[in-house]
Amino acid sequence: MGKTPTIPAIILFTVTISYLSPKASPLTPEQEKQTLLQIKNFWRNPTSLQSWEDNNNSSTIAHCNWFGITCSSHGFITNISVPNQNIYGPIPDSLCNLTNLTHINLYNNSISGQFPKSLYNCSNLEYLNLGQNYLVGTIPSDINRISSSLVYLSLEANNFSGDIPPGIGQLPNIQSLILDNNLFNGSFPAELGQLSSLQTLWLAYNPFTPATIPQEFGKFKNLRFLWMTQANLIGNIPDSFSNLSALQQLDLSINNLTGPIPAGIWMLPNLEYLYLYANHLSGEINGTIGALNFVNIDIGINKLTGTIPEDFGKLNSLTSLGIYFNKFSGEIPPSIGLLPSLTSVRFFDNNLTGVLPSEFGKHSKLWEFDVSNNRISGELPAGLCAGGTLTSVVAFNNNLTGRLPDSLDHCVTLDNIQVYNNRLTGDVPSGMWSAMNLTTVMMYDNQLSGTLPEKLPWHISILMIANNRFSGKIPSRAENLLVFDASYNQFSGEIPANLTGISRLQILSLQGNRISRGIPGSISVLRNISILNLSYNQLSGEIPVELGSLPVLKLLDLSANQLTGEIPPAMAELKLPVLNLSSNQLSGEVPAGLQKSFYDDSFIANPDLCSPSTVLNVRECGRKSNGPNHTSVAHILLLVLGGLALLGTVLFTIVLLVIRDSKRRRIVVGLDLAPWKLTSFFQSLDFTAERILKALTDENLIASGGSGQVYKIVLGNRAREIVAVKKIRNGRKLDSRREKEFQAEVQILGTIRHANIVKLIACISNGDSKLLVYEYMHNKSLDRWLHARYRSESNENVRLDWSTRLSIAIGAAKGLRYMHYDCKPPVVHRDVKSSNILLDDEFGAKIADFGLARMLVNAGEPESVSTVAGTFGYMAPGEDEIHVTVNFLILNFTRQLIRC
Ligand SMILES: *[C@@H]1O[C@H](CO)[C@@H](O)[C@H](O)[C@H]1NC(C)=O
Ligand SMILES: *[C@@H]1O[C@H](CO)[C@@H](O)[C@H](O)[C@H]1NC(C)=O
Ligand SMILES: *[C@@H]1O[C@H](CO)[C@@H](O)[C@H](O)[C@H]1NC(C)=O
Ligand SMILES: *[C@@H]1O[C@H](CO)[C@@H](O)[C@H](O)[C@H]1NC(C)=O
Ligand SMILES: *[C@@H]1O[C@H](CO)[C@@H](O)[C@H](O)[C@H]1NC(C)=O
Ligand SMILES: *[C@@H]1O[C@H](CO)[C@@H](O)[C@H](O)[C@H]1NC(C)=O
Ligand SMILES: *[C@@H]1O[C@H](CO)[C@@H](O)[C@H](O)[C@H]1NC(C)=O
Ligand SMILES: CC(=O)N[C@H]1CO[C@H](CO)[C@@H](O)[C@@H]1O
Repeated sequence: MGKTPTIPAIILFTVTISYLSPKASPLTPEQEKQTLLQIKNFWRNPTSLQSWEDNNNSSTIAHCNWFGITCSSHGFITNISVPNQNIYGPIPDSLCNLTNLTHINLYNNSISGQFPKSLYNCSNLEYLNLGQNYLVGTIPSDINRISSSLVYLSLEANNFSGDIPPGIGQLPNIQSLILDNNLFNGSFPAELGQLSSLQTLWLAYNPFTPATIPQEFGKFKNLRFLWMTQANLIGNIPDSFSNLSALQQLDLSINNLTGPIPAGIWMLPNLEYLYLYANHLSGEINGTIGALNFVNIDIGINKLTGTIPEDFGKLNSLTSLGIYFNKFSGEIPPSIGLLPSLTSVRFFDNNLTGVLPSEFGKHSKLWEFDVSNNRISGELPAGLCAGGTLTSVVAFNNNLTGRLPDSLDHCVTLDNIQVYNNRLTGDVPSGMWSAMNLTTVMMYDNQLSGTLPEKLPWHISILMIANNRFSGKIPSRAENLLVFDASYNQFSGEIPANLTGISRLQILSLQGNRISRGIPGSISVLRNISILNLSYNQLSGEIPVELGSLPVLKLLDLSANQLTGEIPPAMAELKLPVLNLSSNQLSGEVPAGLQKSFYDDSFIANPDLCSPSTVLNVRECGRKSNGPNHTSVAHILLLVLGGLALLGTVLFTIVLLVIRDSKRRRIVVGLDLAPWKLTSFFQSLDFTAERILKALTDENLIASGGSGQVYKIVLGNRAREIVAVKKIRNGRKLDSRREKEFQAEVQILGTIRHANIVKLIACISNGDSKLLVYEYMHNKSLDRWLHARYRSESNENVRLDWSTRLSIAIGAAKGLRYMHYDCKPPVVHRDVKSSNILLDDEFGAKIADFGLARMLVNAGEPESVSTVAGTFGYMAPGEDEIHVTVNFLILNFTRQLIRC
């Protein structure tokens, strides 16, 4: 038994032989050139390989100068390096006839098909980069048959699935194994631990079946970079990690890890980056919110516990620490404050207690410090800004006492300070207001004092200092201030007569201060103001008629002042959802437009005000108020003022909620000033958010439509360096429909990849606005080619020939097939039409515009996951207004969820 090979075994043997048989005879340089030409032809002569041309050059090794080709001194091809080109199709089997090949780099093309076993024939291969393509299937289990010289293997950002085979643990010289951002849904082998030369292991962003980290991973004695973010890891971090003595970067964030961090990790002499944070959405929301796609809702609940040991102070190389959204308890040990390289500290959202190390900032160039949402007491470290590089101090929701650190007095680099909801006292260092980059100041709910300068730093956009003891005058110059909440302080003086200097304000709340004199007519310059609350002050004079012309005002509260005169009829034009003029000394008749039961309580406690209609709780015109009426008015007043205050509070709380939660890190409301966040769906992006933002100019605008504008941005000379950027409605609330479309677009395109589906490269967002960055499609949409209307308007007079039409149809069909059958969960586009089929420079078809697409979680329930439930809390949008909706809150949560 077992002695005679079965037929399948023979076939397998033959197949294996054919892959591994040495080539009968090596190719001559001339044959190598012919091979290149065959390859070019196989790839359908992409324009980027134009230089691969046999132009009868007398030199037999002329091809050594072709684009992307390098030869050895004997004239044999050693390198094919053609990343970022528009190369389509599988890898040709003849590639490894070039037996001297040591480097193959096809990064970021549209290579499709399975992992080609013909690559095993490249017996000298050292470097293989197939990242950022459309390869599918599994990594073959005999992958160990690939060249034993292989040092670098990257398959990142493809569509590989299944297991990572144990055979990969038998690549004797491998130093870099880059397998992140695929669809591996099986296991990764403990055998990886055998790779003693391994320096870089990237397995992040793969939907592996939940697994613990193998103890064997502790054997990597040369490992420097371990990246396993969102890889479905469970259980504890193995103790063996203490042996990873070469480790520089450890990122196990957004997994389901539990237990303490092994003590030995704190002793790793070379550790620079330690990221063990969790997905902050976990636990905070559940599948019911908006019923958006929360399929992965239970991913990323790292619940690391235990304390942070004193030994932490031995990580002398540590520069960046992110262990937020866990359950660490106990104190932050003083030794951390002594670390010489530490620049970024993020401890937020844990259960830390005790006082902060007093030496923080004095021994390193600290620029980011975030300990918010813990239970820390004591003072902020005095020397936080001693290194002269501090940009961000975030310590809200703790139990901090004492003064703000003196070092903030001359902290010119400061841009973001959020210390709200503590028990801080004393004067805010006045020098803080000369930090030219200061954009965000959130200090509400403390007992801080001091004054504000007349002119605030130019960039400041959010200044929230409610519930403190600030005094002095209201600043009149803050060109970019959008939110100013100074409620419940001791500000006095008058409202600046010239408000031009703060004309971008969207929210102004000065409630509960001691501001006197009149409301200036220049209030009309506040074209973007949506919330104006001046209640509980000592304002006198008349309500300026200009108040009636504020285009986006939603809440106006002037109650409990000493305003006199008549209510300007123009106020009725505002159609304010919230209006409170109660408890003043207004007189005359309430304007007809305001005599609505909606405003029944808006005018109470103005004894001289009257209304001919009885719907308002004011005196009827012509009738003197009398005793009984007085009592009832007083009675109603109490009830109703309470009610109004409540309504106002609800609205304002929503605003604050949005600001607090969505913008908790580096908040900004406006567009221009906002810090933008770039989320890349591809690893090696070579542009920054700034680069894109700068290019959003009119010259680059190529289309403008209902959902926003589209720009063409040239980042470099090659085809792949042009991107299309869709800007979704800036400075204006996304309505629920657009929001849904945005969700769908990012959610779906961010996760699927196919040669016939447009590539979403990145998503750039600040709180309010979103930019989607796609690959640019030179030939625009199919409808432009099919309809005469467009053909005449552009130079595209050429009619599409039938073979091109056929290939477009096949391409689109392949994309759809992929969405329907290969995606898990399947995706339905629901809006397939010629304007949503884009054509690249070679007329390859790509399906675009996934705004109406849906993921099918359970077959037959197309809307089970991606429907936003209603528009509760919705407030009608105005131009440039701050976005005050619960919807938006959801959007923000979701954005996090989908890494955008
Ligand atoms: C090159 O490779 C192909 C495919 O593996 C093979 O059919 C062909 O015979 C090879 N050519 C030469 C000249 O060795
Ligand atoms: C994560 O852990 C929790 C409990 O610790 C468990 O209920 C949940 O199923 C885990 N999720 C995954 C994806 O393993
Ligand atoms: C989950 O949803 C339920 C029902 O809608 C809600 O009452 C509960 O507060 C939610 N839990 C969290 C953690 O959001
Ligand atoms: C926080 O830590 C304390 C011990 O310091 C513990 O009693 C409490 O349960 C922890 N809270 C949470 C939410 O983990
Ligand atoms: C804050 O600290 C004080 C003592 O300084 C303590 O009495 C109080 O309970 C603490 N509050 C919280 C929320 O921990
Ligand atoms: C302000 O920010 C800009 C841009 O980030 C930076 O170049 C500049 O150095 C900063 N200025 C100070 C004083 O930190
Ligand atoms: C109002 O202030 C602005 C600067 O903030 C200034 O340019 C303008 O001239 C002032 N207008 C008046 C009427 O003083
Ligand atoms: C280093 C190496 O493998 N060189 C080979 C290059 O190709 C020629 C011809 O195929 C071989 O003779 C060399 O050994």
